[in-house]
Amino acid sequence: MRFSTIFAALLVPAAALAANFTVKVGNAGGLTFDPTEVQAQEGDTIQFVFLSKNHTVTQSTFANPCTKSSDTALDSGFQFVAANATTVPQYSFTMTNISSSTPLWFYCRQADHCQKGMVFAVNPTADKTFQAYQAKAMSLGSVNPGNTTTTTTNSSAVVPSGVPVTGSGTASGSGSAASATAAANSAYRVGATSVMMLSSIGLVAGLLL
Ligand SMILES: *[C@@H]1O[C@H](CO)[C@@H](O)[C@H](O)[C@H]1NC(C)=O
Ligand SMILES: *[C@@H]1O[C@H](CO)[C@@H](O)[C@H](O)[C@H]1NC(C)=O
Ligand SMILES: *[C@@H]1O[C@H](CO)[C@@H](O)[C@H](O)[C@H]1NC(C)=O
Ligand SMILES: *[C@@H]1O[C@H](CO)[C@@H](O)[C@H](O)[C@H]1NC(C)=O
Ligand SMILES: *[C@@H]1O[C@H](CO)[C@@H](O)[C@H](O)[C@H]1NC(C)=O
Ligand SMILES: *[C@@H]1O[C@H](CO)[C@@H](O)[C@H](O)[C@H]1NC(C)=O
Ligand SMILES: [Cu+2]
Repeated sequence: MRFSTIFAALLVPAAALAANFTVKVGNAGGLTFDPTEVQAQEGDTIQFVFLSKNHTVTQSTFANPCTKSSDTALDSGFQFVAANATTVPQYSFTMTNISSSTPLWFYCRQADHCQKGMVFAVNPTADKTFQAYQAKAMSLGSVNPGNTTTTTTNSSAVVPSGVPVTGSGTASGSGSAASATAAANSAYRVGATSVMMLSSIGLVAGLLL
């Protein structure tokens, strides 16, 4: 987080009002977002760089951590990175019309990655913390381990295999969804700036291994 802030400041000193965050997805092969949370304001861009495996960054609600919050929720789609990849995919969105106090919640919808704690938060609060969100996500994994045969209703939908579908409860109307807009969608190349960022934080060597 600090890296990107400092780097952005060096790169574009004139654009000091908007900050850009770079979040590493699957760094060193882990089921992680790094950092796990950022504090972002209106106009800030959050860029996700996918460094391994086959992950997503997908928006959920706080109450239902491992479920896409709506059809229009932010979702990078699956971003596959081959072991010998020389470029990596990225996905970003810009905070628009979001007050800095509005939390946004994200997870990876690959298999059981969310239930293993692969979640991310923008602007978590004292009441709704990243830790609480992650704990809820991980509790979903232990409720019905391996129970994937129960959703006979419509398993052809977007529910990834291996994700236990717990009861669809209350509609948790915190209204956090869909207030950010996806700016650039996935591309299997990272722009020059991003490559420079990666180089500057010494990740490229790790990527190539
Ligand atoms: C943040 O990213 C946006 C869009 O990519 C760009 O227009 C802006 O100049 C960047 N800001 C900084 C401070 O780098
Ligand atoms: C990535 O994962 C998704 C969901 O499991 C799968 O459908 C897709 O084929 C995978 N992509 C690659 C290139 O393996
Ligand atoms: C990566 O490895 C795959 C299979 O191992 C191969 O088909 C592909 O050409 C390789 N790509 C590069 C860029 O080396
Ligand atoms: C932000 O919200 C205002 C009022 O709700 C609306 O007029 C404006 O178009 C919105 N801007 C964006 C970028 O969504
Ligand atoms: C799977 O979970 C459902 C509820 O989600 C429950 O009714 C069912 O008994 C469970 N099946 C097994 C084998 O645990
Ligand atoms: C599944 O959804 C489709 C439409 O998306 C619907 O036609 C079908 O009846 C549903 N099946 C069940 C078992 O609900
Ligand atoms: Cu994942």
